[in-house]
Amino acid sequence: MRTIWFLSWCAIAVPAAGAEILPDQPNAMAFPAEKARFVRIVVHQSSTSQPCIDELEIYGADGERNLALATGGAKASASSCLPGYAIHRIEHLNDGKYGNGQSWIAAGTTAEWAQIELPATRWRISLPRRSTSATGRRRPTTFT
Ligand SMILES: [Ca+2]
Repeated sequence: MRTIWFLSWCAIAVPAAGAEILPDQPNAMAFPAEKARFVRIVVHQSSTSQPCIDELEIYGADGERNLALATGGAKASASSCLPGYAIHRIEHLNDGKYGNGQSWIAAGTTAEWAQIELPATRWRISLPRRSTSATGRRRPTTFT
């Protein structure tokens, strides 16, 4: 059986009206659990100039593991990237490092987006069978 992920676009989280987004805080937004393959944040406005994000982190219900990390197979993409600055890259959105030198800055100032494609769910099946002359005869050799 294979899990199929559907992509649907809907606003599932927005900052509360009047909420202050602090530059030195995680600025987490919680929302009801959704099955998704892509998570995108659209920045309509930033405090000054182009928006900058150190990390776009995504946590599951357990809140323990950042599912967006590139080391876990997630892929970052964005609407644009500020040209001419090697320290500001799209792949910095999910490299697990904080700070200006490991951040993404959009090229524009409005309607810019950053996105994480979560890795496909992988399954591992194991069919243990000790391989001795007495028990190894009935091991499955062809199956679906
Ligand atoms: Ca980063």
